[in-house]
Amino acid sequence: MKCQHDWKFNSFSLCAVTLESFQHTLFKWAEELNSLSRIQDIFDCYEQALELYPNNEVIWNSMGEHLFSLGFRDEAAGYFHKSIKLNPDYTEARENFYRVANWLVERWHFLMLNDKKRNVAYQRAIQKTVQSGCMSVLDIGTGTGILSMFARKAGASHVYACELSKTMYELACEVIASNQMAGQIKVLHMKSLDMEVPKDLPSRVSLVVTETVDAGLFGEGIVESLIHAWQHLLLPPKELEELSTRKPCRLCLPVVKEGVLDAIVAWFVLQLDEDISLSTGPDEETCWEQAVYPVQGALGQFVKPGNTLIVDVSCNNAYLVFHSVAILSHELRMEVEVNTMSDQSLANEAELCDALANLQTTSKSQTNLLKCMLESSEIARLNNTQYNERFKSALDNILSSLTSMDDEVCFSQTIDDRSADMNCENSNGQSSSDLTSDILCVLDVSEGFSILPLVAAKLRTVKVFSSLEKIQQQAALRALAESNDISKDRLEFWHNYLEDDSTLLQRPQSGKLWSVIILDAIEVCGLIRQGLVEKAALARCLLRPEGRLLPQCIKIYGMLIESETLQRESAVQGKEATLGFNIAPFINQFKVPVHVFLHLSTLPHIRLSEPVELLMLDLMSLVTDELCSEIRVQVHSSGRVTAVPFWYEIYLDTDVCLDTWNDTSHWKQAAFVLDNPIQVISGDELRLKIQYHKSSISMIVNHG
Ligand code: 44T
Repeated sequence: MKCQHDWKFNSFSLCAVTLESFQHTLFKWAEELNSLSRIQDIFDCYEQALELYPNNEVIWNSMGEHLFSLGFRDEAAGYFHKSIKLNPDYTEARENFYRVANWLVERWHFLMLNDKKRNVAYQRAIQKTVQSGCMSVLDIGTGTGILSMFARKAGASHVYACELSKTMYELACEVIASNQMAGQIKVLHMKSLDMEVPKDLPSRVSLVVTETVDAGLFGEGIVESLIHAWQHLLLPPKELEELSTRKPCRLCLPVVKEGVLDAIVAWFVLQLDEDISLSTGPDEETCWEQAVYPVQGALGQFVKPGNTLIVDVSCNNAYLVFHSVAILSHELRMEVEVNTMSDQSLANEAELCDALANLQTTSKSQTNLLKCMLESSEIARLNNTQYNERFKSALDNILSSLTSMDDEVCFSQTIDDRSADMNCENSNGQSSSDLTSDILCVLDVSEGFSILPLVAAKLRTVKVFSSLEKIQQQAALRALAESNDISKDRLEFWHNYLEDDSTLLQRPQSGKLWSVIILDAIEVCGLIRQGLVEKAALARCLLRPEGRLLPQCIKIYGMLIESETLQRESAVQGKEATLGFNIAPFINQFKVPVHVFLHLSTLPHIRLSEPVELLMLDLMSLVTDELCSEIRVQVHSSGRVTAVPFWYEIYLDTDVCLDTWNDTSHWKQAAFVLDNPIQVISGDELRLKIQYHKSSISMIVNHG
């Protein structure tokens, strides 16, 4: 790791050398421990190192990288944050921080704080209640502390706030202090459910304020928190418990337009007091989104005016559940089922598992039901027709050219002979004799449940290797192979041959190389997968001379847009929306330049230019993880350039390509959001400097 800092050398060279060699040894040692899976020892090592050098940003960052690679994202984020606090110019840590900031502070915090209407409603309701005599207040899930500050400003004598996220808790403390209320609001880093009187709260309070709700209302566990609050933290009366046991409520919804019934959408009205309310409905100007409950049984069910939907709704285990739907028409009554799974609104894990068991496959020889859990993005990829079709045609092209090449070499060997060669001995998990035979080998190192090995195996007599790890997913793929007449011995699981993940991309066996390696280049969130260039370089070394990497090349496209929504999600815009309270500079520390998981087709925006190619990554030749380009973009409509969304064309072959922005795509898009919007008029030209560094994209946008 290159981590010297000149000033250290200049100021005191002896110390600098010591620090440098210390760091070097530390990082080498940590790598060694990592390869031995001695994880706790790595952490102990870093802890000691940070005791010695508490202000060393490089050590903080490196510890963060270890945590991140082990899946501890929140913890990693804290280390990256500390590193850039120590040295704001330390690029490595900054890029790492940007990748994880979303987990520390979710983007909706910005939306909510920028929603002045919401803030005003809360402030008015809190003020009225406090002034009517509720002088002690508890704010459950305080976030940045805004509701607590409203209560204090309204004159509450005792204000307590609790927040379960460590980052948000620390942020609330900073915000409250900067608004001169440090001694007046007591912030606790805990979940309200763990609070007790008098341990955490001296006595019961007369008012609880909270906005711990999600789009489906109950997803943040509000019912449980309120029941607990009524029982333990609030002065009497009580009213909530009955909600959980109340009988389902039957709703009759007349169909007003004909179409196919896909889902039920729900929203709510928060009645803050008798007069003041906040609606999260689709026609409101609100920071909120609505909750979607897909209708399962009746997918594709056609409904028309005159029909009535009958829905039973209840609050089950403190979550909203739609029990059943019947479609009533003059002619018949038809029962359909609603998928009770909304975003986070499932009662328990068992139910979640059941609902997620979307891939159910029975194969010819298998009578018992095989269950395999897939994430929604994996299901979306299976449904991505363009993805499947283009991969099929690219694989077809490649495999046919490779097969004909092979046929020239060994035309005497028939396919049947070769199939007979495929007696794979993998019981010891070490060797596979096909890898030394002449059959073409395809390796798929896609993330998640990928059926591309089957697509390849269905096209030609090739041996395919999947990198699926989970036993159930392997079983599912095997069953799919079988039901698609792909013989057992043509599908292998590469992980079963490997000792650890780091060797995923390796030579199959001496003398033998892969014919095709499939890489997963773009993440669902819209970013380039980390480590892609290294992986591609490694993969190239493992290919036969005429072997192919999929994809071969990636083109990044972008365009200039004006989008207020995106801006509201990216930073708190001054003090106005937060009603004079000073919150922006604190939460804006968690601002990120690149926004992910955007759905460009539904994001409100105005296009100010045509799409343009920003950068090209040639995976067949790229050696460095650093690239830059400068392009000029013609403005075609006047407006304010606030962002540059970007997406990809993924070239599987010279003439077969798929894009990450189309109707059936499982990919979302990303956007670079400008710190300072640029006013443009039609005909202007903007200069875009695009930098690619270690899978991160950054941009500088200037007037031409
Ligand atoms: N999402 C909104 C949910 N908390 C808002 O840690 C609306 C999403 C959203 N703290 C698009 C648009 C929108 N005890 O910081 C969080 C959370 C904390 C608690 C202590 C508890 N029992 C809890 C429960 C939650 O409360 C804060 C606010 S939760 C608000 C959720 C703009 N997508």
